[in-house]
Amino acid sequence: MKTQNKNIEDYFTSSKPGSGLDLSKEEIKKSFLEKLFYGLGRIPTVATDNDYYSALALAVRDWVFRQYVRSLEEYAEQDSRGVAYLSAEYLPGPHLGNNLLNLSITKTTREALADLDLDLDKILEQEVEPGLGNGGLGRLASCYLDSMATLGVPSIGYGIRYEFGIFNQTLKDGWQAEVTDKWLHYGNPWEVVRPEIAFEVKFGGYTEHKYDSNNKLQVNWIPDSEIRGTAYDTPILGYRSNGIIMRLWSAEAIESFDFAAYNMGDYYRAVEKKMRSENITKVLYPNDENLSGKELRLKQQYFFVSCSLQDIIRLHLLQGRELENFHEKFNIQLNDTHPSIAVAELMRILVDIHQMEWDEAWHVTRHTFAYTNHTLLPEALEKWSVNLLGRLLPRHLEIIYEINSRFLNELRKQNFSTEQISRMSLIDDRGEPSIRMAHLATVGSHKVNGVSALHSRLLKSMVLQDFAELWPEKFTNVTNGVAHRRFLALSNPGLADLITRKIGKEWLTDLSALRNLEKFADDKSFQEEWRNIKFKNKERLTALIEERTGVKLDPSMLFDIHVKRIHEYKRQHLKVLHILSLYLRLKNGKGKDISPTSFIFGGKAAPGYFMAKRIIKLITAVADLINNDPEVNKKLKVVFLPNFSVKLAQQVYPAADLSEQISMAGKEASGTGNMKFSLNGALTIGTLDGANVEIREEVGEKNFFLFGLTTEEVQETKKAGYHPYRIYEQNNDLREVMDFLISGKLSKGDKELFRPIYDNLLQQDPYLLLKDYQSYIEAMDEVHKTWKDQNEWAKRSILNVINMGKFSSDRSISDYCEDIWKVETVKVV
Ligand code: T68
Repeated sequence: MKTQNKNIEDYFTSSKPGSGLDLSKEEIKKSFLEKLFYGLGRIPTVATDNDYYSALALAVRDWVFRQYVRSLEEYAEQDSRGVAYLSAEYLPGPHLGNNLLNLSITKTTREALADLDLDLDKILEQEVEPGLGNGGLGRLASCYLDSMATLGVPSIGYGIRYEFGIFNQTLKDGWQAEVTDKWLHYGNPWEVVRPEIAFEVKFGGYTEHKYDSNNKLQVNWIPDSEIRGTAYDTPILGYRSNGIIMRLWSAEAIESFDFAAYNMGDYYRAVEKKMRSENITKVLYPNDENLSGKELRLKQQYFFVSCSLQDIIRLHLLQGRELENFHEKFNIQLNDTHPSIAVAELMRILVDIHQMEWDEAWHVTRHTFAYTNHTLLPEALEKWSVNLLGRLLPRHLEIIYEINSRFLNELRKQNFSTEQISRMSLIDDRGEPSIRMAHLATVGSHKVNGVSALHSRLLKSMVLQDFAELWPEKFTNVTNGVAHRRFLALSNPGLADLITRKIGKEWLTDLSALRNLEKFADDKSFQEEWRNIKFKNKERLTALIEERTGVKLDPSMLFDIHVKRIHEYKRQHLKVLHILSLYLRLKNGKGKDISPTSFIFGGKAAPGYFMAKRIIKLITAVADLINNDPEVNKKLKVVFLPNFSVKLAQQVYPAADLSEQISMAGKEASGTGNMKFSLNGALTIGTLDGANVEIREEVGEKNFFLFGLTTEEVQETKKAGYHPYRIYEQNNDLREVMDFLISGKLSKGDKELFRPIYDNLLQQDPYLLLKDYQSYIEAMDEVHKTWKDQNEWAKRSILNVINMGKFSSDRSISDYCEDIWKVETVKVV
């Protein structure tokens, strides 16, 4: 079928040709029922809620695809430069509600369903989100796809279709217990499998080096296994505009059976090989900020990189282009180092398969890739042992050595010292030799960016300092942003509605338009409406929390919320110390200034992270103590909300009064939860870390509760020799709180349960909780004082929201387009 000479719209039969926007109630009803009857073979008497969900999702998917197809035609016509976003993780959240919003048919769909006696909210509730990521990094990738679609960036997001995503978290006796995620159990109506878009990926074996008749070296990689990756496409729709594709690769065996074994009657062995290959995309590694170094993880990385590069090259050649100008047509963004083996893989494809000269291939490669760093934590910087990489990818190891040797020669020519050279080498040969993936990504990219102003500065002065001195123009910053349509328009319809009534809809596509609300910040009746909306959101969250945990909160209390992955550097346990200090104040009759507060925690701990898991146990133990003590539970409540996810996040942020962003300065690369909280009118208590710095600049110092050491002060403190025990000795309140941890009162008399936390803080305290303790307590007292003036609080809340313009992912993606990708956007409406 040719589309070139024919208007694509001629192929559509809808009464609104070519557009999935603004459909009528009758059109929606008709499509929904058709999907239910003919797509699923169900009639209402037997249909389940999940059938209704699937039918609606299938109908919506058609309209989403329609927008996508229109974009494709447009992009092809413009011959635009495209972007491939490579990310090992995505956290898209539920698709249905967001797609309805982007098609502007939420209200009409609600009415259409009501005509059929169905409730849209109940149907939305059915969706199981794809948990294909750990936290901020995966969610950022999904925010970026949303904005790339909305802005009209010709792009595609590549990743891995994990069969089991991030585990579901439950609590057993107050401890985290992991339950396997089964997001595909009821099927996935959003994806389309593309069996014809499938590539073979090699592993293991050895290489042969031969000279051909022209005396040119030919390297041949003879693998010992091959696996097929098949594409699964999920359309991602922009707001009233373009659609793009998230293409996830799933692994399968090339031959389903080992026929030799099968013929001999060894059926199980025959199937075993198939199962082993399919293992690659079975499960997401549940570690954030800490790497497992496991063989399967490297296989996952190479598998999805290889499929994606083969696919991008296929698309390039399909358009009749030459590989010499590949980089002029494609940008490949590396979301952290997880896909950084792509640098060696592209070199291999160009040099070994397409016979390009090394220098030219290197030119193409370096101008194709750009690398985003997301962490400064030493334990999170990826390294692969030379041994393992050589065994799995023997040709890539040779290529990495070649890249390194040429790079180090350049440094020698420029008179770099031996010390600098060994620091910058791609190979770390102190101890077991390993490859520094951040160095490979940096050397192989034309741009390297951090994710907040502070983080990008620290990246240049710490982790990649030598590289930044060598190539200052390569380093840049793109401060993270969030999908404000999902995290405000969709999640907080009450507030979105109020905003739109006052200033119109412009903010949906230009978040800085929220500034037009400034004139209402002091308006008492506006403040009251604002407060009422927050109260209703808190009531909804209260009901959800009661249903999930049995704990009943009081929505008139201050909702003080700390949700994010559990990690020592994020300092959930500093929050616990504060809660215990309030508890002890109340017990000692000194609590009159405390504003009644509900403390809400949420977040998953890596299953093998001892301290993080113990911190969860500590939180639930404090919750049990406080919630059951009638002397304090009118003023304080504590709850750990299990299984934090995008879906839950959408209900948590709109109900927050106070956002906890209390990491030790210099550790949180950016944070994005901080932005989502502020966007929903929470005030922040935070350190000068990550994007907090910029949030504070935007919302104004007065509207942000600041505490704690700066990054520089942290560095000085550590340099001078830090002795947490001395702080403990000198601060009576702190000492009382610390001793309480091991008093047994939190643990039915067991004085050892929390000793690991106690000892760690008194002996090492690597994240300076004790050093920041007093400053945090004072800032929290200020919070409680401010809360008593509800008008003042509302005013500050309004000022937070209206100054969030910078933190839309639309802005971040525009920055990437201008500074890194040099792409023009192509808007299709
Ligand atoms: C986060 N990183 C940063 N990593 O911690 C956060 N890591 O400050 C930042 O806002 C966010 O990235 C987006 O830039 C992560 O979330 C991971 O999840 C991760 C996963 C696997 C391996 C290493």
